[in-house]
Amino acid sequence: MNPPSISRRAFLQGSALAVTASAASRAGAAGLPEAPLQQSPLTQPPLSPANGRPYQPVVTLNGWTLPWRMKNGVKEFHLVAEPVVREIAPGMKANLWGYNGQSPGPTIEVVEGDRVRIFVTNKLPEATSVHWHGQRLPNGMDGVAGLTQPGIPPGQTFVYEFTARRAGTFMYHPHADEMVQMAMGMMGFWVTHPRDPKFMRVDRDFVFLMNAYDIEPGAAVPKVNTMLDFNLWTWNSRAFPGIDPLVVRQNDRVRIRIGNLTMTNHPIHLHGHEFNVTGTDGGWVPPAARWPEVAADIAVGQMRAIEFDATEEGDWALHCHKAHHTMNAMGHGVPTMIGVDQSAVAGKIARLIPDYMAMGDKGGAMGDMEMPLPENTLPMMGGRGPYGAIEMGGMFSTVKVRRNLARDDYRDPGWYRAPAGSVAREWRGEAPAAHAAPGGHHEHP
Ligand SMILES: [Cu+2]
Repeated sequence: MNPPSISRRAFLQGSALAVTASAASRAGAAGLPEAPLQQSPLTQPPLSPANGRPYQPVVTLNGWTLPWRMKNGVKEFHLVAEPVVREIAPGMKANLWGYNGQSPGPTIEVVEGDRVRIFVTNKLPEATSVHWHGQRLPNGMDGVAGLTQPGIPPGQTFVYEFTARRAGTFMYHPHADEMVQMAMGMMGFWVTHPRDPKFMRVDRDFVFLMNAYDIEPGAAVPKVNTMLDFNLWTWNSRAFPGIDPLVVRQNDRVRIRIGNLTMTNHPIHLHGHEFNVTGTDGGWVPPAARWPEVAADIAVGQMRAIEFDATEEGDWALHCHKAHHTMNAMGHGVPTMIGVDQSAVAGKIARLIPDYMAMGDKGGAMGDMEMPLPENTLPMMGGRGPYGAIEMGGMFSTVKVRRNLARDDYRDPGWYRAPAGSVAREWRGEAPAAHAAPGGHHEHP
């Protein structure tokens, strides 16, 4: 299974953006702005601002940016909280709650100083609210049900209005029945661009939220009472091989903004390059306070922006360094069998568990193993690369650095073709004679 490529057609069509007839007519009658819907789970091209102050748009990994309308100098958005079907990866769909057709909801992009009005329509079976995580705003706009506002009842529309005072990286999520609504996928990204588009300008600016689900193999609805033991570790509700690659042009300055709305921390590791953490929850990190890293731990409820110059051509892994976060749903409750001879017991177990296979005695590699899977689930580990199985799923993708890409070209360029002689290869020379380690064989008198 290869990650789905971003088709040129999807780009040219602006993909499956659609406005529902009912939303449009009701919007017209009530003066509500349109509520665009997204039907594709694939990465959509950046949305260049059609009006308002200029900025460099971001690219939402396996997601999209919400269009707005200008009304008397105010940027108006319309979010619809509703049940959605999200493809977690090809072969598995989940029944989640999200916004405007997808989970996570669309990214909201504004400019520092913008007056913003967001209409939120609740089509869920219970009350919700939207908290604008990290923003400076009037207390009554903070979206904490019971504390700063009543919950938005099913069927009703509430309005939030504030000025985006601080440039940076933000998120939105409900502060109503949090455990259920976040476990069901209610969340989205928010970027407030600097007033000066040249401030810390980058060539490619990717964003995604880390989220996690507990969906039993064969099921489609997350278990909402799970506290820690999730089995699907996702970026924007996609698990590798469903996570698109981050395509960049060689020598591009690249920013990746990551928010963590799971219930644990994730050390995000990039191969082949060093990066700086240039932004945190509180804003931009002054240059004198940055230091180089290759892994950044992102705690629960935090946002980080990392930046690097993509100088090295190739397909570079980008992943969470918790090994079980790069596995998919089948990876739970498997006993360690390394070194265990199962030949004697396999027959007995097979009488109790049909289809039982002795496995794991030489390690955990599932690489090319074909196992019968229940409907609607993902194999324990998942993608295929140019050299065979990539024994990872979950929070894994690649940064694909290529020469000579066009500025807005984010299409998957395929696998990297390494120059001849530059790939690790079998040693065919002579092996040295075995020696005992010095002092290794020692007997007490
Ligand atoms: Cu992780």
